Amino acid sequence: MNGKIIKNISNLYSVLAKGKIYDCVPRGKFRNQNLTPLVGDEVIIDPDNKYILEIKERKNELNRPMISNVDIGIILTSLKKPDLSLLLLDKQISFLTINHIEAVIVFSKLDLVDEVFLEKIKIIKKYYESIGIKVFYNSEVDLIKKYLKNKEVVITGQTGAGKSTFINKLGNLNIKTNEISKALGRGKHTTRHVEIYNIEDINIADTPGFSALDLDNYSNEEIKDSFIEFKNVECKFKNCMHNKEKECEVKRLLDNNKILKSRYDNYIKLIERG
Ligand SMILES: Nc1nc2c(ncn2[C@@H]2O[C@H](COP(=O)(O)OP(=O)(O)OP(=O)(O)O)[C@@H](O)[C@H]2O)c(=O)[nH]1
Ligand SMILES: [Mg+2]
Ligand SMILES: [Zn+2]
Repeated sequence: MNGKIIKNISNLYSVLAKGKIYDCVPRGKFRNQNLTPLVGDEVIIDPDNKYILEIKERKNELNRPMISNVDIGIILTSLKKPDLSLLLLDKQISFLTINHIEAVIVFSKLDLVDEVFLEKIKIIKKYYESIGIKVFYNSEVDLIKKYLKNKEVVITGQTGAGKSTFINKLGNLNIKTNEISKALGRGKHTTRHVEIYNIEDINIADTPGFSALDLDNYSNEEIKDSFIEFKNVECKFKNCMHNKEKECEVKRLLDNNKILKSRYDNYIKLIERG
């Protein structure tokens, strides 16, 4: 029977097949093949014995969060609690872009910052839009729903950013959410597993938050290509890394405020592995 994995907790996979949920375990052969089923996988199951028999070819897959067959990654980015980190945002954009998944930014917690800060956010939002990335505020539920129509979506972001809260709002659901720990001054994870929710014509996966992300597995070349605004810029040297080179067009654009300074600075941080 054909189905789709919509939830995973340790070795148990919930498979949606013909409108019913089957809690399955993978058959032993996957371990030999070093293959782990992922939420998002299209699979063939034995519904009587609750086995996953086959995993169909994946369109794409991510290791963080662990999910497959995704069209759009929403980067849920809070402005406060946890504080806005443009470095983490740019890392996530690069991570998704390298993995051929469209990055969409959704800002949360606008209500916790002042007007001056919001003005800065508007400029940042405009910049990302100018390079072709969709940016929304988490209050724009209808607009976002329209954009996500018929898509497979995964939501990523820092612990406490408001991922589960956002999905609840989108689908009128009741996923557990939590205030970030004040005592420690850092997030404690509320969501602990990956699970896909079907909201009208959208499949959206909630995922556990993280506090750091590294791109150590990717080359500087891949990171450069993931900064989409550098792509069509013609530097003197074709293989220019836009770093130490003189006569670099990217740096000229930066000096003319055509490239957001934080974007460039974060790019350098990423390629210098700092
Ligand atoms: N003020 C304000 N609080 C928000 C907003 N969005 C979410 N929150 C609050 O932020 C806290 C964390 O929200 P969650 O939805 O649990 O965060 P999460 O990203 O799912 O966190 P993890 O599951 O740990 O990764 C909760 O107390 C929410 O009520 C917002 O736009 N404004
Ligand atoms: Mg959550
Ligand atoms: Zn250059």
